[in-house]
Amino acid sequence: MSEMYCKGCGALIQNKDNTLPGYVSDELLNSKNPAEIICQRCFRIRHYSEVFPYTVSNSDYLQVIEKIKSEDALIVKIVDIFDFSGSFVPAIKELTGNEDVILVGNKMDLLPKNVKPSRILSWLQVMLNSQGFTVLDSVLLSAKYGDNFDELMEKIYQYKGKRNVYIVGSSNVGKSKIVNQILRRYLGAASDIITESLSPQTTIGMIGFQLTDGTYIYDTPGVINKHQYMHYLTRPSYKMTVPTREIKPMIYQLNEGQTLFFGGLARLDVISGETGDVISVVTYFANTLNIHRTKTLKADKLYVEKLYSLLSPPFNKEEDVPKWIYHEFRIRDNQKYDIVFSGLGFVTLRAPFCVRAYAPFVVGVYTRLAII
Ligand SMILES: Nc1nc2c(ncn2[C@@H]2O[C@H](COP(=O)(O)OP(=O)(O)O)[C@@H](O)[C@H]2O)c(=O)[nH]1
Ligand SMILES: [Mg+2]
Repeated sequence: MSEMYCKGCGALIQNKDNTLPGYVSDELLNSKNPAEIICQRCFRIRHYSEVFPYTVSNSDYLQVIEKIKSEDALIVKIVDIFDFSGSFVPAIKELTGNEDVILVGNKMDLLPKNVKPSRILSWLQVMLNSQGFTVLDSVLLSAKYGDNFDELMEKIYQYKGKRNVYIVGSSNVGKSKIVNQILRRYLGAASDIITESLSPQTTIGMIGFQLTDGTYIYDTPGVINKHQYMHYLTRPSYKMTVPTREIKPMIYQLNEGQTLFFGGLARLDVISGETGDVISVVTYFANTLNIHRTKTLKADKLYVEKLYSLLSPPFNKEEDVPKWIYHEFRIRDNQKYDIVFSGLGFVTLRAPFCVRAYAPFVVGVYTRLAII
């Protein structure tokens, strides 16, 4: 069989092992136009929403992006606006060897509608500066609703010259959805070509498409981010933690000695507030995640007794959520800050404050200047 690649996930087409990506039966191989074939795994993800955990090892991934290193390319780096630090992958420039990067903040539709895009763009710039990272330009997108794609394409053509374009970023930031939108809107595709899914590691290899000037645009597999909750939860639990529509912020007036639980996945204790009394905490999490307020004194006991019920997800012991640790944040100026539970959500509060944020030790918990 000559080498063919699945157009849904980029895996090498094979007829040997139906548990691996790229499997196509001999029957199908002989009966269909090779350009039309998607592998069994892509077919099942698309039609039955089945999950196929598969790990692209780091060495596989490096091999894939080795191709980018060997050429002068335009990199379009995607971040999830809702989880900037968790999805940023500072090493992208070293990994790809390319200096020319357009930054895309995706999933704009999740932020409350009253947030101005100009504010998010200048916030992105502050975040980039703090990482010592420079880019040619930045664009905000919603791949879900197709917002701002004209601007993205204008910028791509403005900067690319004769170079190929690579869409890169960590898993689940929406790379495949973005390329599908580009294919539909500008390259005449009648339907989505690449397989997208809620699970990480859906895209296995590079998937290239010819642009109108004869160069190529490539979707790539994601850089793995082990700090995300999704690796520890079952699919029903994970689904409840992933925001799929505009987030409705909730405001809690908390006193010292009060605690918020975010399902059974994270917790925030107010040690001291602004003037020693009430502190406003605004929460930004999936609307489906249950937030529970209690006294800090009772919090440990409640966690032991009500994990998997009142404090859920997780829903059962099989979900192997690693042990919690806490991070203490004591800030004395009077600016607004976010405390981010990477991949889950964030809270906003005005300093000065002292809080403790609890999460499984593998999950990144950090503070940043407030995005909103
Ligand atoms: N709300 C929202 N969800 C998105 C957006 N783009 C992608 N997603 C969802 O994020 C998940 C991952 O998307 P996918 O394109 O497979 O990400 P990839 O791993 O970077 O290729 C899927 O469940 C998508 O539906 C967006 O703009 N808004
Ligand atoms: Mg993908």
